[in-house]
Amino acid sequence: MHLDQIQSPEDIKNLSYEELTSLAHEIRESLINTVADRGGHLASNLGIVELTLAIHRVFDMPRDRIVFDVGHQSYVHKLLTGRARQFHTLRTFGGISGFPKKAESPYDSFETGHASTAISAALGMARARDFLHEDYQVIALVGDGALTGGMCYEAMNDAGSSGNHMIIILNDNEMSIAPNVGALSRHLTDIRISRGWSSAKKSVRTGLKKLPLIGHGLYNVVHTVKMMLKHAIIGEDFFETLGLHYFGPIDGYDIPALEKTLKRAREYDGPVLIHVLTTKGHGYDKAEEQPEHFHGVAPFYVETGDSKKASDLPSFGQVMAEELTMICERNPRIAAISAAMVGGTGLSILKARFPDRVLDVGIAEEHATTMAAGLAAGGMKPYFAVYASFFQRSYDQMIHDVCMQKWPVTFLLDRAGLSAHDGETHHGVFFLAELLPVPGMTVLAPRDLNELRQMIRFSETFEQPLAIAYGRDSILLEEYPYTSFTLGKWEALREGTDVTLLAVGSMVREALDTAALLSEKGISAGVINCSTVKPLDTDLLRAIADRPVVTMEEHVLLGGFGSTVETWYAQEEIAVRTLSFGIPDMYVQHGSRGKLLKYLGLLPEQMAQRIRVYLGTLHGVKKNDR
Ligand SMILES: Cc1ncc(C[n+]2csc(CCOP(=O)(O)OP(=O)(O)O)c2C)c(N)n1
Repeated sequence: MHLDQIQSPEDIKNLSYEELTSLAHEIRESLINTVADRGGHLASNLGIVELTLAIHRVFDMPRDRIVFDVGHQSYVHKLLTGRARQFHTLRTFGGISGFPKKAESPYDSFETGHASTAISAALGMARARDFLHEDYQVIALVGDGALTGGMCYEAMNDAGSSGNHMIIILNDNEMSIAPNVGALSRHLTDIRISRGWSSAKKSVRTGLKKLPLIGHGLYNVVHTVKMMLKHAIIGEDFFETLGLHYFGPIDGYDIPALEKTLKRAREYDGPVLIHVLTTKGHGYDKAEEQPEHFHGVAPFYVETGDSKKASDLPSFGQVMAEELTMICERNPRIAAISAAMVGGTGLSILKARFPDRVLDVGIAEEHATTMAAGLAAGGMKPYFAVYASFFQRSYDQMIHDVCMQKWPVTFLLDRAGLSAHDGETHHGVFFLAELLPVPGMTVLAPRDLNELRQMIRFSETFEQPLAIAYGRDSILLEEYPYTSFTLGKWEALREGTDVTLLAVGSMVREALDTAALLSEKGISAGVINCSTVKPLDTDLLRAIADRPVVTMEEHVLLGGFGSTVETWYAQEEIAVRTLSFGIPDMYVQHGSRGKLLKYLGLLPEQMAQRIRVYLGTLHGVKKNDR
């Protein structure tokens, strides 16, 4: 049975273990080749090929349901559930998503993308099943990294007392994106170390139970002693204290053992946790050697593992971290916080120079924000570097714990805008709507790398809540050299008399290109870089009110920059014609930024066309006739 013949998990149920080994090999090849082409989450998927095979052999999907935590490790599941032939379209516009998607397959029972939600969702499903007297299994597949997120504990606490049957599979590879952090991670390592003890336990138990009558009695005594021993060796058993029956640890590459445990868990009456040990990157030496790099990787050459590099520019995150490192050299108050994203946010640069100044708190954005407020309360000047979409987790903490109390916390929001190939869950397109209404918050968005440098320098002496938001793709507007940043003052990049384009962050370049296209059609468009999004440059808004104003943002229209500008004009009772470009009220799928901008009508040629219609010049109406 070859991979592309597999239509559904039924096709793998009768395979021999030998056939499964060869299928696992084929799956790994498909994962490596596809991700080498398309980019994506490789190491995590390579690690759970056998585990996913075992799950699909034991359970009856889609009647039984699996919720993937984060969902980045659902590729093998996709390959086994009728999507092998389309798998080469992974993460491309209109192609297979890199995360579970209900619209893609009935086997994807719940959509994920952000960490630590699976146990809650699975418990909800289990409760619904029991309320409705239905009969199916619910599984949550959770990584040890995701288990650093607070929601997991809220969910386990609830699940343990609920008594509803559900199965949590803990995929423990000792890694989040980078090596995992925190006390629970240390506890899991203790369990791993006691693995020898665990298999000894098994043989003692089977040996003793074989002795008739006395055997069982003796087993109970020995079992009690062993439980005491276990607690002495590895500390109080965390999961059982929470009311989850613990199975494990199980070798994640031993399919028969996995199947046996899954079957036992299936029969257990109540919530169960199966602890499975795997290795990130398993089966591809490059990924095993550099699991962090191959967690989420850009297209690469399979032979060498080297990236097929797209840009020579540093990332926004790198530039931010270089500047912050320079500030750290002279300022002992600076500390940076990461929620398990030290590499992705660029903070590894700062960590290399000042390891103690980078606090990796695990996948815990809420905690990171309130902890930052605490650091500020203690006299430090904290910077929380986080992807804009993950920052959504910190909303309440940002309002109450930071802004209301005016603590000088700086949020460095990376991937603000379309995150492209990761799709819906990863686009950072709500941050302005979150930040702008909050009293006391100042919001900046640089038009390029040089402006970000200046903003980071500015931030050192700014003793109030601050957010600096920048996109995924590096931008350097070489033809517009940058000198210095002044809070609240917008930058006129191009003069124009017919219409003014007000652009934020990544859309400044698009605005300049739009203005160039308009000028070819005889329309003189001014372009303003609105890098202080809050407070607005109201002097400038007043000054340009004599002609139409067009706003551009890589953000949802509702509650974003354009609607804020319109509200300001309305409040001031200034009648001005406005047109806003941004993202309509929808979730945007995955694809390259170019494809997505086109889909959204945000390419310069599309915007230029629409502005011409708006100004009434499209059909050859001369300027003087308008
Ligand atoms: C709320 C949130 N913060 C950060 C991330 C980024 N992220 C994606 S996967 C991951 C690590 C997950 O580790 P683990 O659960 O152990 O899965 P593994 O990749 O090791 O299988 C992180 C931090 C995220 N998806 N969601």
